[in-house]
Amino acid sequence: MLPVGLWHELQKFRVSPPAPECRCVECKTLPELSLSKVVVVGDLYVGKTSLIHRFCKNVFDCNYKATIGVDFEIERFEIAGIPYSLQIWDTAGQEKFKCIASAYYRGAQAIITAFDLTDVQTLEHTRQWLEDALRENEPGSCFIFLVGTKKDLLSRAACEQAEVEAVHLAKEMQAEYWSVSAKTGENVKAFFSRVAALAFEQSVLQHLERRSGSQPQVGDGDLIHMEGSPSENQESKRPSGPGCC
Ligand SMILES: Nc1nc2c(ncn2[C@@H]2O[C@H](COP(=O)(O)OP(=O)(O)OP(=O)(O)O)[C@@H](O)[C@H]2O)c(=O)[nH]1
Ligand SMILES: [Mg+2]
Repeated sequence: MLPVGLWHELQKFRVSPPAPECRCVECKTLPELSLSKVVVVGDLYVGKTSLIHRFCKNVFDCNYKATIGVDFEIERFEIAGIPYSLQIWDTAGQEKFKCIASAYYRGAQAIITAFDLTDVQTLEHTRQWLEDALRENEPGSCFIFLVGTKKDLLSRAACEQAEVEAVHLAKEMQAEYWSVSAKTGENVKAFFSRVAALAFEQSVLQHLERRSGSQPQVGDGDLIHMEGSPSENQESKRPSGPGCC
């Protein structure tokens, strides 16, 4: 259970420019809070690299350059005054690189399975991608996202139609569904903010659990301060971002 004060911070957290090695007290005393690994998987050409580049570099390239093996970007944030980074692993969708890419699935806090909203086959393949990624991780240890890409290529009606099956599959996968466009940037920042918020929340809870040796209690510790009423508390625990089902 996350104190409401932290959720407020998560809602307004901002992307900070990359900082040199941080020497603040929180960073030194809470190193496990500082970085989360995110893995992006899915068929070739669905737009994994484009999505990551839109978020991390705010660029879009309409020319296709296949990812060879794996690549990664680091995006730095500041949440509740604590420097925090997402290490986003971009994997190749081409079959011949699968072996190399799968070696990097381990230790993921979030798995993003991407498919192309204009190509239903790529949605069907997400099951297999997810299965492969989960195999390398502890059961129940990863947040799962199903992301439909290239939203800009569909009309609103066509997008809604394509999403019916995707939302159904997301439920089956216990994933959160989002639709995005790397070209226009629609939902990209909101989506990764959601990934970061959930990953950070999990890191905080795990830290509290390890420190107390028991289930963390709301208001425990000196990092987070309670504010707001209990009803606000309930509501703010599960915010749903735009584009999220
Ligand atoms: N219109 C449109 N095109 C996109 C979008 N995202 C990606 N593309 C295009 O789709 C093609 C494939 O994009 P990539 O990001 O390279 O695909 P990938 O999933 O990384 O492919 P692999 O590295 O081979 O696995 C490129 O030509 C991109 O420009 C989008 O949101 N809208
Ligand atoms: Mg790529």
